[in-house]
Amino acid sequence: MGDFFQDGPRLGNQYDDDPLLREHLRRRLGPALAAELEPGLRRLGARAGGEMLALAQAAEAQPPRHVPYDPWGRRVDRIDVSPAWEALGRIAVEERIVAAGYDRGLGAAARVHQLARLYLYAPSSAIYACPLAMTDGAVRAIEVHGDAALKARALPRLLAADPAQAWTSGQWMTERTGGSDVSGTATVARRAADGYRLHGTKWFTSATTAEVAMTLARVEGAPEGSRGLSLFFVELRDEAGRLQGISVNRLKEKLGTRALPTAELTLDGAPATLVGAPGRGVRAIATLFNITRIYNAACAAGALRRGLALARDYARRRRAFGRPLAEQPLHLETLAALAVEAEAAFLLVFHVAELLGKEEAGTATAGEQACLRILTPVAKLYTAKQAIQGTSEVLESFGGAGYIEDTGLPALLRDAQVLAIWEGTTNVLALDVLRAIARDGALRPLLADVAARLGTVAAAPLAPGVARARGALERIAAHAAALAAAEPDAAEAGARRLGFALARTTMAALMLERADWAVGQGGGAAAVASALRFAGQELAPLAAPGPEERADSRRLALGEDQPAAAAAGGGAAT
Ligand code: MFK
Repeated sequence: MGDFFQDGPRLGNQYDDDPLLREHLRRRLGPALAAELEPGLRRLGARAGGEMLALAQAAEAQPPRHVPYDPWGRRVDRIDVSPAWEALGRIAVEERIVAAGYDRGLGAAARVHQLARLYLYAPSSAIYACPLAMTDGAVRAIEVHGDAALKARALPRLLAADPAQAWTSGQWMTERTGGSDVSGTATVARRAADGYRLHGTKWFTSATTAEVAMTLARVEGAPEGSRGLSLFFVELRDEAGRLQGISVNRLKEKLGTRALPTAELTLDGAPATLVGAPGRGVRAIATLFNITRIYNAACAAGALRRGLALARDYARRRRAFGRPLAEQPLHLETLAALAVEAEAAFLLVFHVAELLGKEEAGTATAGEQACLRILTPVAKLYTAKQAIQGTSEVLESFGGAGYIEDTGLPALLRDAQVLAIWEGTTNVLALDVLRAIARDGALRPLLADVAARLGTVAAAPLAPGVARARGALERIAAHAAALAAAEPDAAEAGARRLGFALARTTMAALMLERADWAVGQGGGAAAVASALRFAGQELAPLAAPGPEERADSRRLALGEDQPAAAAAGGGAAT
């Protein structure tokens, strides 16, 4: 046994090795467009399964470093990143990961194509996908809310195809007062002859090496609360490359995303341009974070896919108890469950991509716009949880090797964990689902859309899945009707479950629809099995906890239940 060495997992062309992606592009974009886009995707798939893997590993191994002073004591606040991180950025520009979303000639297909590119790129990018998300969000926010001068200055650079010209954008929303509740934002914007100057502190600023950033601030004299906030565009450096009115307090030490520079900043006179109307900053930045939330979901789907690819390859290489893992029934059950969840995440993300593409191309119906509004937080919140659970399972499928740093596997789980935190936590997004229902009336169009999809599923073997999904839809509709009459705390307490139910039911419908199509093509055994397994699970575990249950939750959550002895005045006898 002394000469035994286990082979590690290997990855091939990440486009060619992904039949679900290839099938989806054919099915949703049509064979002609899918064929036209294929060579570019294949080239990216080769890079994602080849050169990018080494770059990502090198970038992780050489995290960014803050250099506050030059050797002679001048404050420089340089953030040094590894050459590998910079190379991953150049690849993103060359591969047009952001710009492809704005190929408006493709209509709605632009976003589907772009998210396919992101889905291939992200898992090999050491989280360079984060700066890309913020850059794309900035493009969209400027496109929707910016004036002509800002559009002319920023958009050609943010969408440039030449790495030497391209800008990346950060997004600074979080201050010490909080990233979820931004109403306490303390950064002040003072009017100047040529725009504004910002003064304040930003607590989490990712991609701090970016050329520009979008941030919130309160114009001097504006009211307190979120209605007093405005959105600003900041160019970080002057012509000589020096930070303008910005100092870097420190870089954050993070659980994951280690190649990505995330800093605390002090703004002391940073020049800024107002974007959109004053006092409408939260609404304007919502345009941005609705894009980054979709990126987040695409990264989650990409992480699941990558984990599955690694675990599948390893299952064929690794022998235990006299046979490969790929021949072991229990291991196969585990990987099958992972594959089902990965497909569910993929289909929801690409459905949202299609809705986004339609909205941006101006072809979305009112119903589709409502579906996009509600499915954006739903997809973000649910796929992040799937990615954490799925990547944890992937690590376990490697046994001890999954816990060893230089296999590259632990980074999968560490980096998945942030997906449920940044761009809005699970609970913040669940509350956004309630906002989408209450303010934007988005539930009814979504339920109608899912019901219509189920109505098209004709293949007989799928009938039990369709029945289960219909049952879930009915429960969601009844739940929503009950919520309308319930007090707000009941709706809030049940919001996470509602978000999960909407995700799982929509996913089930999309999987059934896909399986039905595959059967129509004369195949579909795996698609049918996958859809039936997914729909066979609990789809809509709903609850709207009443006052007594919420009181119980409080006791349980805060440990407020008094032991009998303590309640009677007794102390611990030691
Ligand atoms: C970086 C390296 C990793 C480090 C680890 C991670 C560290 C964490 C880093 C972060 O902190 S990332 C930042 C995460 N924060 C967020 O994503 C924000 C989360 N909070 C929310 O999303 C809140 O829901 C929100 C700030 C939007 C609540 O603000 P308000 O002002 O209480 O909301 P309100 O009054 O309901 O809505 C204001 C307007 O925005 C309304 O429009 P109108 O004024 O026209 O009525 C809303 O309709 C609109 N709006 C809100 N959410 C929207 C939206 N519109 C579209 N889509 C949405 N999702």
